Amino acid sequence: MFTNKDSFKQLFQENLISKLGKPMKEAQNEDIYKILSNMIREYVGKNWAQTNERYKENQEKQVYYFSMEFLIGRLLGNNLLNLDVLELVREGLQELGWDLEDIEEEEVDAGLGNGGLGRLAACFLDSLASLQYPGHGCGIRYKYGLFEQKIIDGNQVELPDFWLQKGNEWEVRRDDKKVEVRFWGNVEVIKKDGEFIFETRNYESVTAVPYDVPVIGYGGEHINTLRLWSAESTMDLTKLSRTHNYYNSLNYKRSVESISEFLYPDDTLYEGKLLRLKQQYFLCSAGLQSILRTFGKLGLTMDQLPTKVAIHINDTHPTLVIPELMRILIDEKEMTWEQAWEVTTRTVSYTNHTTLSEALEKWSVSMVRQLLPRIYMIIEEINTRFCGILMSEYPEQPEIIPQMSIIDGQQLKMANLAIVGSYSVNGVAALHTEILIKREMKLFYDLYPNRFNNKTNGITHRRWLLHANPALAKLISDAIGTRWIDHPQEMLGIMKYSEDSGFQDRTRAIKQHNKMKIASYVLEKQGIIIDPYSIFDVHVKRLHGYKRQLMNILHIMHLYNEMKANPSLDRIPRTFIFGAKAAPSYSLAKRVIKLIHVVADQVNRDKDVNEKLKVVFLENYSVSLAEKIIPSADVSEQISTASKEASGTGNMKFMMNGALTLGTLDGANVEMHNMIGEDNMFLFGLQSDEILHYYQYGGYVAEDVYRNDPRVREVLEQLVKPSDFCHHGHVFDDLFHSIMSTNDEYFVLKDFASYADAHLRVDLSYRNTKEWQQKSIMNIAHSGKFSSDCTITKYATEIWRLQRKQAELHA
Ligand code: DL6
Repeated sequence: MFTNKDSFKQLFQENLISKLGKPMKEAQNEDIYKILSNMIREYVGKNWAQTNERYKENQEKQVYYFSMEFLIGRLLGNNLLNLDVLELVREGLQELGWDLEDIEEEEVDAGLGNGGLGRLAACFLDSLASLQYPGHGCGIRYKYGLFEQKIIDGNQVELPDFWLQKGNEWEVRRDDKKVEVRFWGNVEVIKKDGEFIFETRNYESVTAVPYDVPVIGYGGEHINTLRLWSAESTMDLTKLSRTHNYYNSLNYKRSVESISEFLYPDDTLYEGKLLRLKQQYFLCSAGLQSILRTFGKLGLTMDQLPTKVAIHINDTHPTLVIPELMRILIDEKEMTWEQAWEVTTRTVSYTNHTTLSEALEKWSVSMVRQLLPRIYMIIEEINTRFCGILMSEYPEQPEIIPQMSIIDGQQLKMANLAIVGSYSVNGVAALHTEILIKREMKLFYDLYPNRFNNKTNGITHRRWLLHANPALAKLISDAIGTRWIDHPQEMLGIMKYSEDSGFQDRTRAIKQHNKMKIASYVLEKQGIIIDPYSIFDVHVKRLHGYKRQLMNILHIMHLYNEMKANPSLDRIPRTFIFGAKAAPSYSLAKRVIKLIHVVADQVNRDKDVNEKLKVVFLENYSVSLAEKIIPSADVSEQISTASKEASGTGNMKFMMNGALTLGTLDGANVEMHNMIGEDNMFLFGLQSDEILHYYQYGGYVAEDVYRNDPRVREVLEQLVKPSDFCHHGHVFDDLFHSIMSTNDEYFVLKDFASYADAHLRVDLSYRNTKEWQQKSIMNIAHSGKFSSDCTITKYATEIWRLQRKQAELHA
């Protein structure tokens, strides 16, 4: 392959000629992207095979991270970076007349996730490979990723994201590894050799075909696999008895393919849809069969599985691995129940990502029983045995049993199954874990105290700093050397430069450059002129009540009112930037998007204010857009209702890029605060124990704030009475009522005054350039602790007990 710029150029040109299929002078960026990514995929083939070979030979324990979501984003730039050929390729292409940044823009984001949970899974894969741990992803190859958002007349419109339309250069279809997944049917008990065995008959058969994507670790030597499963119809007619009775083959084909057709676009609302259940079982069954096939080649006995395999479930979505593993061990590997349970509960571990009750999965018993009859029988048995344990543990407290039972009337509680069937349960930030063990999962914690632990989330500094903000990464390396890249905690080394005016000036210049780039992007995409010297105040994440975009926009309305009333008000110019997708069925969230647009229209064209205030909504927020916008932010809005955001990871990305957090003491913000202290962030609002107290005991009356705070009253009335923001009658009365009729369930009004006050502190602090830069450097310095390398090291050593053989050899 290539080893330097010249050999790269030569190979690239050869590929161009042999693969282009048209005269070179007609080559477009799109062609170049395809040829380059294909070349890189082939380039890693050898190391990929070698990594797998090494696992086999050394019989290393491997972790399989099961997730319904992998929000990967683009791969070309990151792969070049991790292969350590980014600069070489950039220069080589430049000499041939191509700009790598333009070529990267040709790649369609792999948007196989909704937000935090899916992006975390992608960061974890990057860290696993970079730290040379044997760890792979197991997910679904959705034909359509998260919808593409278009804004039409201020409203969100969803378009399908057919990301595979032009092919996917990074994947390899593995027909040799396909497996069969069975749905429906009826279970029969048969006596064989004096033993009773369970056999499912008349099932519907689905073929699961894996597509493997290489996960390239930093340095390029170690390459793990993300295996994404696609559902295809089984055309073996002998297995189609049920389908033949009910559908013609075309309908059958369509219904099967629908299993891997689209990603459910909501991660905060549980929907008991049959298709979603099918997706979950499809992933679990296909993934497990493939793991057991690999394990089978080691020549070990099944009871040794936990010594060679760890299976991690990313939230409850893949919880069916527990009964599916039991099924395989009992029905196919002929283990007793007790043996199978021992193996299963030593193999599976589980992460909880939310305490929002509406997101907790509860499947209908009758649906599970019909779709997965044998699996249901096993869950029933797990529950019967578990309730037996509860009865003997708590003979005097029978009321505990229905609370902890996996089957509750007509519902299956997946979190309960996940806790009972795994050996480790973790939350994703210290506060979140504390809420789990003290409140949401207290009964389970009392029963299994050793099972619970915290693993605070992390982000890969390779994508979110080295790739997204190369100038800042270079500045850090120039100051402290490059060791921090492999040891991100050593970013702390730049703390000593926090008061160095040269270093401050350089970080400021980098930020300014990034802001200029975004200003051009906004002008090009939205036709809005923004002042690149204004404070960039950025609020990008999924749109949800608890994330309080509504509080942000109400506060902007207040700023507008203030400036109109007092045109000479002394305020540093501020550009508020939003980016957010709302779940298609979440109508109030969509109304917030509309409100942001209405306010933006009014503010941006009002000459009295628009030199000091601008509002921009970036369409179609995605991983690649995040990589552009985050390095340009001065202020990071992390303003969730305390106790609601399990961790957050956007907060860490902004911190790493030198933005100052304006936030509540929620999720991982609490840990940021513990590291950098109150002086280096702008905290406001109620704390989680106060909020939880109000939820439990009441005592807060939203109406009182409405009546007593004139700023709040004014903006709320502007939603419902003809006003600058409400030209055509009562346009936003639904938003008004959503607050008042729920007694302000997300404490938007209650926290408003304190939020406004925090904004004033931002304004004051920004005036002192030195002070601001010092805070920014303190943030960057401490952000290394939020690298997913640190998080993954903890998962690997404390939960999965993996070896890191190769890495130790190199150390
Ligand atoms: O753990 C990743 C991410 C957290 O950072 C967010 O705080 C949390 O809201 C998110 N949870 C979900 C909800 N999914 N479920 N179930 O995405 O997880």
